[in-house]
Amino acid sequence: MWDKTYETMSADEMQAFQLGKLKETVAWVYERIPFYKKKFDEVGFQPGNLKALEDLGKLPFTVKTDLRDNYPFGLCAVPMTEVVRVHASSGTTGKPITGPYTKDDLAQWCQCMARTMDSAGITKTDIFQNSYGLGLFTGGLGFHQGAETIGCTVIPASSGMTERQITLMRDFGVTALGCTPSYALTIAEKASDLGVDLRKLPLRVGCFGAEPWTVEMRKEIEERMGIKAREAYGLTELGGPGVAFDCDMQDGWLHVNEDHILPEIIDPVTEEVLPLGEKGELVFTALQRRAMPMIRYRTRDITQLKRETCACGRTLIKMKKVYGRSDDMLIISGVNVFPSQIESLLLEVAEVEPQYVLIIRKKGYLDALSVDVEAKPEVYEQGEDKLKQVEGAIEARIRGVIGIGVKVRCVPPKSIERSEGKAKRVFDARKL
Ligand code: DLL
Repeated sequence: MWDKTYETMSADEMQAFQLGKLKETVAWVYERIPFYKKKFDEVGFQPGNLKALEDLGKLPFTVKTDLRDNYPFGLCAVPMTEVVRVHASSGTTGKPITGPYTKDDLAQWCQCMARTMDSAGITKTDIFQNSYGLGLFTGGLGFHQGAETIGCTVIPASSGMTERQITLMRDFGVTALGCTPSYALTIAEKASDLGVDLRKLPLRVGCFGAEPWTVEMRKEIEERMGIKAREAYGLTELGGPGVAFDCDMQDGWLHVNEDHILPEIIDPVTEEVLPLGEKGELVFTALQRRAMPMIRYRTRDITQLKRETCACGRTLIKMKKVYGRSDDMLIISGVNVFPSQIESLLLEVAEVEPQYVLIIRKKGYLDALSVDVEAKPEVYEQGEDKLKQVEGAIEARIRGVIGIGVKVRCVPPKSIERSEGKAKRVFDARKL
């Protein structure tokens, strides 16, 4: 473990630690950021009122539009002379979300990233190819610094130019890879097209994240690359990757660096805090960041929390692998569906590739979903009857497991655009 003290702290000690940091942070933002002062005053909350962790529930939430309304640095608590780096996430609409860091914020981030990568078994003996996009995106520099903190040999490849990625991997004897899971698939496919068997290279582990992916997708990547596929989770608003990471158990749960970032789960509709174990929207409060500490930030990510001593020895609270974002949840015939549920089922089907898109259309007053999935070349060659049979089987499986009727289309091999970063898999044709 990279930081045994915090990663194995007892729940009581952790909560006492969190309370101390929370008091400091709440006072910090109240005194320095007019936005928070106004919001706290509106609910009659003074930093001195915070006596227990439960009192956090009295504070208002912060949402993405608050960041956009205060773009670029209205939620920054320090003068720009104290800010040593700014990251940003483009998002799909509107202004970007900015992420300013002080020198100390960056140092903390390095530690959180080192925990993430150390948990994946990455050590200073590894040659780490960083194929997350290097630039404003937090993935690239986050992993870069984490790997340097551990002492790996870092190859700052950034994403794209996939053939070159494979050349680097082979020529430099790369042992560890970082990128989005969808880009890992793109790399694996390209390697196979080039006749390079990644399983025969020294590559042994990948640290993947930045987008939802299922356990089935993880196994597919492990199989195709001959590696262990490990997971990182995070978001620009809370400093980027390094918020949570999986462990050797690979049990579909991630440990949250809760000494830095305090998680809550709320009902996204009533905004009520839910007890441990219930599924809802993840809300985070930064406990130690100083440039832009978010208070009760609504992530829109849907998951659940549990507290237990993990078989790996860590006591850090666990969050379930994210089901999806509430923005991406589809409502088909009154049933709530996450794209990840469809992905799980598609990956069970031997005749298709793990390349798919979901298209939502209007059908009368209702929404209808169609799924385009690539047939494997040898299946596509068998012609229409075979494809119809595969399509019918997938439709029946989705109806049986999720309870919704969808139209499945087996599309030609390589017809779906490959991802080099975050894959876009849901298309809303109602908005076209
Ligand atoms: O994606 C930070 C990151 C970089 C995480 C590299 C992991 C690895 P943003 O671009 O701000 O930051 O996007 C954050 O991506 O709210 C989730 O919806 C999604 N996300 C990130 N990691 C995961 C994951 C980075 N492991 C948003 N599983 C988050 C599912 C993830 N979704």
